[in-house]
Amino acid sequence: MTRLDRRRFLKIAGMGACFLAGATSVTTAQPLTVSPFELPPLPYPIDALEPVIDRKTMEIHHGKHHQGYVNNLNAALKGLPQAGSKTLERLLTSLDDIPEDYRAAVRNNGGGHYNHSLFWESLMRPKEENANRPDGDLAKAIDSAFGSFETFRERFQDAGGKLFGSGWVWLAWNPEKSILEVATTPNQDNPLMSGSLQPLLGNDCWEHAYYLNYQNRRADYLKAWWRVVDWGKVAGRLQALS
Ligand code: MN3
Repeated sequence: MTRLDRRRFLKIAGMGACFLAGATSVTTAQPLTVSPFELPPLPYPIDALEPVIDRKTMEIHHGKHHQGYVNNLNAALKGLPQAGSKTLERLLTSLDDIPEDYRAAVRNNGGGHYNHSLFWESLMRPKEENANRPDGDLAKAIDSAFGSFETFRERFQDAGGKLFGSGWVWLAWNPEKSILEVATTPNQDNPLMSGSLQPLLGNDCWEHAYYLNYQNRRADYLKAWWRVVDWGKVAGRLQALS
């Protein structure tokens, strides 16, 4: 490779990295791309989360369920040229502006796309049980809101376990009170829709997220899931907000 070729290669590779970063990053500080939306690639190999989340579950969850939300969201927005220029976050925080005939489709599929994008970005290869903990400002914020990391985990697992039907359990930032909270949302709703909470981390409590491996044992899934949480990503989201 000549020097010129190498320089050109690096430039193109750099552009690719920028594009991917823009398409896959979900932080509240960074506007998401507008429609047509695309399925973000996983930031790790499809089997990277094993044994906590198995390869087959990931293939179906990312490739079929998440892709379905993206397809259905794009289909709904085709009928709404004005909404099509809004970022996903803007769509979810102004659902009342969407005509009633389209609102449920945008809410369910826009929420589905946002929630799953955030979910994949929040995970990493498993660490040993109980070895995966937040540190720095995030650890301090968790201690001050819940007393300890262990208490927070129990509250989060308990809320996720009690969630009736399908939905999500969240660690969210309350900007008015400057405090972390545990919250749940039904279906594909997101704390952003409440207008008062910013999601930092969410666990998917739909059966499609865990049923192949854990069947009816949602509590076991919620407990095992802590091993794959990427606390560095969560800390970055909190830092961007506070
Ligand atoms: Mn899901």
